[in-house]
Amino acid sequence: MKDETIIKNLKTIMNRRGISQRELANMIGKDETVISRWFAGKVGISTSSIKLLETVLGEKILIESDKKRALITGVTGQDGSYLSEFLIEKGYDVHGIIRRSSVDFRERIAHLEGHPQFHLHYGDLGDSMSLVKVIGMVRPDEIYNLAAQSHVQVSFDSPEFTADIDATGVLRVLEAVRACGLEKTCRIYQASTSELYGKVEEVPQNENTPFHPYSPYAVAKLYGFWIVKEYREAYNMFCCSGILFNHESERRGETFVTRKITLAAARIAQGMQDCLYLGNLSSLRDWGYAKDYVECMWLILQNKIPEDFVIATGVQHSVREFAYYAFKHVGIELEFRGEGLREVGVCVKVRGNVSKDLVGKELIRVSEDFYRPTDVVNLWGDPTKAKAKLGWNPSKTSFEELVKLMVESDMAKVASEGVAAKVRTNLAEYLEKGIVK
Ligand code: NAP
Ligand code: G4F
Repeated sequence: MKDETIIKNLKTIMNRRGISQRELANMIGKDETVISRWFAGKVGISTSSIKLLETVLGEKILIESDKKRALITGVTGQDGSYLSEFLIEKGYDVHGIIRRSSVDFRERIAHLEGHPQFHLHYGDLGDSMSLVKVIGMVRPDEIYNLAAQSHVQVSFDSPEFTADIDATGVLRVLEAVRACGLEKTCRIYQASTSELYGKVEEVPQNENTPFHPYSPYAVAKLYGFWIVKEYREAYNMFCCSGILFNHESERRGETFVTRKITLAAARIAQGMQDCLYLGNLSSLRDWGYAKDYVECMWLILQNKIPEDFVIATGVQHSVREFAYYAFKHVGIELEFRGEGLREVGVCVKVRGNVSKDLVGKELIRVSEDFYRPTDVVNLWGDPTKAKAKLGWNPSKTSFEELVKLMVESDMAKVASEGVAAKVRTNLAEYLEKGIVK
């Protein structure tokens, strides 16, 4: 790292924060002439002085490589973990923001901890100071704002928290970037959602389809969408939203419908659960693979101009169909009988190691506990723009492949859990009873 670059970084920070040479000298307990000599290039700046300066300023002046730096909020989540892997592979230095928790829920990124290109910082989207501190320290080239209270049903139970993180949290990130003087250099991706279309006004949905949010989650995310657009136009910032349709994976949270189904199918096939309780089986979704979707987040920030994009597969299926295929993959053929709350999924055939005792049993039942006060029932995305402008391939992983890879992963997980499986079975029972939605 050349001294000139360090001095340039130092001067930028001093100008932005209005710190004079004399004040800086006082802050680090040195004579002002030392600073003048550094600035004139007469003496080199030692490693210990760099460390001291970084500590008192709370910002980095030594940027150790010319690697691009990305900051990911929501790094512990499904998408955050895949995006970290993707960016590390691309050669980025990846910084993630994590929240303090009384138990360690970092299993999705455990394999990355200790990687030389992977760094974690404490922060919270509800805490502006922490965002300014981390953004000022990392000075990222790209920010991916993935952090959110992301469960739609939970947003009815915790609407205020959802609004604080999913709406105001976006504003906090944008303002922190401005406060750190990075608005001209830092590109920002906002994790927007197909839930904005909510009570849909047309199918399939594209970038011009009117929004009609239909949950506290979607209303909060709509604010996030509009504030990003506002900062793009008002301050000329490179900030964009990816309007992503549902994307799933082996790492999907266990209370989203796809993962709830694949885990239950694996447990039922291995004799560890009797029945799966679900809500609206007729709800339609455009489900893609999360690993394919994180590539698009990156492509959106590599685009020449900041624009919003719909990311979807263009193929739609019902919850019922997802369940049918998931159970089929574990060796259980289901037939759905009845309607509404009385609809059941009955086992009509088994194959492989699955017990024949299951034949004739109701393995899926409907419970009102999983109905939402207002439900979004017809999501179907049109990825034409992303295909044309970003060159993104929406058909990389088919629906059938997605179901298969999730089921196979859960079959292996359930089989290997041993004693722990009993604990997880309890969770499954809670899920059945509607205690954990
Ligand atoms: P996820 O698995 O639920 O992850 C959410 C992440 O946000 C977690 O890392 C969580 O941290 C973090 N977080 C929550 N509250 C926070 C706070 N106050 N401060 C800092 N971090 C906080 O979600 P995902 O499926 O990866 O989705 C990523 C983003 O895309 C979310 O914004 C979601 O709303 C949006 N989205 C998802 C989909 C989809 O189908 N997956 C579709 C459209 C949009 P903890 O681990 O500490 O809880
Ligand atoms: O899997 P879900 O909970 O996902 P939902 O509500 O579509 O939200 C996910 O995708 C959004 C993108 O559109 C993201 F923005 C959001 O962060 C999240 O990742 O529910 C899917 C559908 C719903 O219609 C729900 O009513 O499945 C229906 N469903 C039926 N039974 C169920 C259940 N959903 C859940 N979670 N649990 C059930 O037992």
